[in-house]
Amino acid sequence: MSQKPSPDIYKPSKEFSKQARISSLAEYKRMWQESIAQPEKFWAEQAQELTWREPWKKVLEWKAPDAKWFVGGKLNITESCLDRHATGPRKNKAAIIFEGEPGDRRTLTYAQLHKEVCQFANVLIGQGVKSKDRVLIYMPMIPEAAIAMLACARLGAVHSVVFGGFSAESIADRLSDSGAVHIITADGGWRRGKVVPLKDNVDEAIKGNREIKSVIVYQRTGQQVAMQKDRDHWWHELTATASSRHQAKAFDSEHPLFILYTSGSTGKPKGILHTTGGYLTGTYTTCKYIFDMRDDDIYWCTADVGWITGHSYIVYGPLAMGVTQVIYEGAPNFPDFGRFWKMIEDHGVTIFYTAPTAIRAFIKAGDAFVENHDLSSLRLLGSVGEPINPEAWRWYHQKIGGGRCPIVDTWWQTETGAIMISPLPGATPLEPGTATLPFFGVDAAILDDSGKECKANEQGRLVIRKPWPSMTRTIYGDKARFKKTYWSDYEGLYTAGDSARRDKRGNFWIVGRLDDVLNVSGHRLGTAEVESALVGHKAVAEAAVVGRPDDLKGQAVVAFVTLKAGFDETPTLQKELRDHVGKVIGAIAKPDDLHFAPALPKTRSGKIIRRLLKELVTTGSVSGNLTTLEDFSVIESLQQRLAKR
Ligand code: 6R9
Repeated sequence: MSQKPSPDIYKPSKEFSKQARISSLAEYKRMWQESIAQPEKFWAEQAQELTWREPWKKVLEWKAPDAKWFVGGKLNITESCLDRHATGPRKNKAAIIFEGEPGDRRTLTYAQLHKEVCQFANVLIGQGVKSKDRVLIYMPMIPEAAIAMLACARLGAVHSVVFGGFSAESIADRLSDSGAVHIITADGGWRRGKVVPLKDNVDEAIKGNREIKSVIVYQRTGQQVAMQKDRDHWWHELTATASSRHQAKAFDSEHPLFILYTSGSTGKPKGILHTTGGYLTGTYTTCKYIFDMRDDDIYWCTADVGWITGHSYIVYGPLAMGVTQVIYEGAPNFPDFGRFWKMIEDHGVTIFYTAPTAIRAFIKAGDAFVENHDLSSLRLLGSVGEPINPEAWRWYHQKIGGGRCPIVDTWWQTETGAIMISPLPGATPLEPGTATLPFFGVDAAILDDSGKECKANEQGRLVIRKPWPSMTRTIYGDKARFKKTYWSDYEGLYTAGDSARRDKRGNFWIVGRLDDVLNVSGHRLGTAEVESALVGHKAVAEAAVVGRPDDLKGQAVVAFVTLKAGFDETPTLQKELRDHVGKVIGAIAKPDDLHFAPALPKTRSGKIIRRLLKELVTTGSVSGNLTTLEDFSVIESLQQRLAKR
């Protein structure tokens, strides 16, 4: 079941292609072929551009699912991200232009960032942090979050960043899973004009926990917080007496760099482990080719460092490239939905990377917030996190990109470390809704249940057939789960857990998580497809679709829909929307139930939690783990609405 592809193709503009590193589809194809024939040669060439203390002896040692990249090579990752810029021509170049939610601004040059990281590394040494120790970081989106991560990396300590929107319970879970005994946090952070009480949450998470050796607290918001003697320390007091010189040690290429927790389809979050040399190579190379980063760019990725996008495309990749980037602390709608556009105008942002969920929120808010800002500095846009529905894509392209900026729709995962499928902005023809083609060295394919490659437009499982440098090495402390989750569907192949199809041009269309695929009367139906159809209707702001058991069809389609301002929740509109889906996809996809919802349940990173909706429509209530939910009242109000029917 799929929507007929519309002939809505956007060729790269001559202007962009002329200056791009890869300037035609033919060139991409030639290079991709070569990179697949000899991946080790390709990746070794890329890795050469980074700073190594000792060269590797072997590019790859591979026995699925165990990969070792740049075997025997030694490096300190922060030398590629900081020292080589700070001691060279980028010394006084801005590394970070920070804007706090209240409007405060600060710029850190590469030399300053380097100094701050060295100083904080010395602070950590003073607290007894050693190589391979795990350090939990729970910070607002301020430069110190990156400084803390880089200082850990400089010492070979393994950072585990917990998103500042997560609860005390999540912190406690991650502390116990990772065995971290050092915490870096702040008194609070600003979000929609209010203080997020980070230190209070940490206190709650470690109440009665005697193992915690230190809590370092950056003063951001200035509210009162409890400081426990000998355990809790102010960042500014410790740095005041710390030296800003630090001689970095070199670590093995496979030295662990960080653990980042991500939710799985079941149970407790998985601690995705990444290592050093390969991860750096992957993030650096994708920044170079996919974001086309240049020395005069002002790059802005709106993610939080609590997510993989923040790790790879705020901290490690862009800094390895030596680019200037904007970091923003707060909410996209503070004080109003014009904030991002004002920031792009004020800072002259040239490359902008955000998520479809944000784009849909902007569409819902109305174009007036965009129209009074000059966005002409932009030259490239990016999207990540979920399939971007064509309507959102076109709005982004037209309203934000002025019709002139390519959009790189980047498919990847916490586990892949770096972007895997994406257009190259000067080479790949774009089509709204497809992440297009695999990156260099990425052998992506779509397989059916028997392991055969699917034909054009046939839906199957997305796999990666060859190892790549930034791949996760394990789930921390759970090798068995690692093997089972990613390596057990097909011998020796990585299964992403996404379903997808390829069109005749070879473009990859990600349909959604495999657990989000419904089987309606024997037909496979991606919840994302139905959602995309609904969002294509002028009244719909956002939609979530789940299955519920049905005696006749196997599964029935249930849709939750939030409306744009100016539309009313009427039975007529309900029918109109069902018919609309029928028209776009086919009768089979028509939602059996269509509920209007004031809002949809989301994770703090903005992903709709379909699992909760599914539980709600199946059992009438929700009982599972709700700790990842952004706003609990959303579920409560849906529960009441469904009960009333
Ligand atoms: C980077 C990130 C990974 C899952 C992934 C897929 C979905 C991400 C996407 C996309 C379609 C894209 N996803 N990017 N789906 N098009 N461009 O989001 O990592 O939080 O681990 O999520 O997100 O389903 O499997 P993560």
